[in-house]
Amino acid sequence: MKYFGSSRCGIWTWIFMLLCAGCLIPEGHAAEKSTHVRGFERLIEAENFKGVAADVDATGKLPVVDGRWSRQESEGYSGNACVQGPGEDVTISFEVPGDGVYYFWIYHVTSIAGSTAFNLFVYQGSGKAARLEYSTKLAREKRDEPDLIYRPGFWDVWSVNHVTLKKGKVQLTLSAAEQPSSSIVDVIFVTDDPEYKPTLQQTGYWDTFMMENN
Ligand SMILES: [Ca+2]
Repeated sequence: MKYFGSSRCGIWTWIFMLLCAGCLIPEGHAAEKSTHVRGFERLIEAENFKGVAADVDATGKLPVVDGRWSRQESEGYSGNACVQGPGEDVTISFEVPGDGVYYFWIYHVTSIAGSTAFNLFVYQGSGKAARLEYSTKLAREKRDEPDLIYRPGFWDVWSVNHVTLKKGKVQLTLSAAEQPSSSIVDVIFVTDDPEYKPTLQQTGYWDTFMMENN
């Protein structure tokens, strides 16, 4: 009985040790991945995308839109500028610090009458791009859509999409989704914080403008 007991104990000890060893492998792997700490933020001005047409023309007027996203000077927007369609695709690249879900908040113009949809394509390596769709519906007159954050008194909104990314280089392409396009895009804010919500206080771009114009 004693022999049987110690043998059984030995078996369970081995099983326990094997289970522990099995557990340690994924834990170690997870610990390696968890070096990425949440808190990533990246502000990308739409007017800084490669391929955006130049500033105002020599007469100081807004440029004639010739099929490209064009930079529009405006104090009301981050960087004092936004871009307006019809939109030959424009691109920009940046790096993300780790694997995970990233949220792409975009500040853009919407309308009850005729704003048009646009896409943000997100590329990594040679993989297929993720297509994030924005401004796919006309605005409601009450400006009460739960998925839009309005700038008070304006038709400018923040809206968000998310995508899972791997650590490393990301290329973004801004693309009009319909023609003719009337899309106006100011800025893209990328974060890995699922709780992030843009507000005037958090973003601060419009504080001066709001004080001067209200
Ligand atoms: Ca801008």
